[in-house]
Amino acid sequence: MSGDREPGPAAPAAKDPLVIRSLEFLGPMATVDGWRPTSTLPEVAFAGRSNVGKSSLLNALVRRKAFARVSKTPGRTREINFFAVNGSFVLADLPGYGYARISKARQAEWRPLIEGYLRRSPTLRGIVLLLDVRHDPTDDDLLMLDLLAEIGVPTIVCVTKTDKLGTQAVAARVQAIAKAIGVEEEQIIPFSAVDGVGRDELAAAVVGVTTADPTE
Ligand SMILES: Nc1nc2c(ncn2[C@@H]2O[C@H](COP(=O)(O)OP(=O)(O)O)[C@@H](O)[C@H]2O)c(=O)[nH]1
Ligand SMILES: [Mg+2]
Repeated sequence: MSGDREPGPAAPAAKDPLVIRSLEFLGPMATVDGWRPTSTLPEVAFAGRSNVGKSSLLNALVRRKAFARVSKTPGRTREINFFAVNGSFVLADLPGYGYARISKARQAEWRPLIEGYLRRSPTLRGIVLLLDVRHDPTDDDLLMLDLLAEIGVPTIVCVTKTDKLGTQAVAARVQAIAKAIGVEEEQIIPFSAVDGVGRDELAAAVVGVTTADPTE
């Protein structure tokens, strides 16, 4: 009888481009001349203004609920935190910059550490820059993009919190942001930590930059 048949093979699950097998905290870098990892593993850094959703994105990326602390008080992390992922690359979590509600002096604090780190990171293979899908890039975002272009580090742009807008509105915003920062729309990854949109695409892009031959 047909009811006795063995069930067919299950449809293969979509392959996860970044299965997390291990996550190791390496330490914090607090000043330009301070400690930084001696690891020679390829490195990828994550940057964006405070409150853009970076901690939430990192948690989604590594599939941990509390890997990076989602904050209700933006602009407090002042260090670069380094993690080894699967013993194969280093993830650098840069402090959020340019939160509007902290003083101008505090806002400018991000610059020496982030800039110093970026300029003196021989193992840096790429940077993920986060922009809020709902907003135009801020002056700080544009400064950061200029710096990345000058240093010549491959940049992955992620627009965050896409769940806050409808599909049409996201497409329109991606178009506007692409134009504002001078990249092709296809180079921008729409991302939502709430519904998981873009997680695998981002993971694949991160794996891509960390495994690419830097001399090519
Ligand atoms: N709706 C929505 N809210 C988000 C998303 N990502 C972050 N948030 C919220 O935005 C705020 C800042 O998030 P957080 O991850 O701490 O941002 P960070 O300061 O850049 O690290 C928090 O209230 C989060 O819950 C998202 O994808 N969708
Ligand atoms: Mg954060």
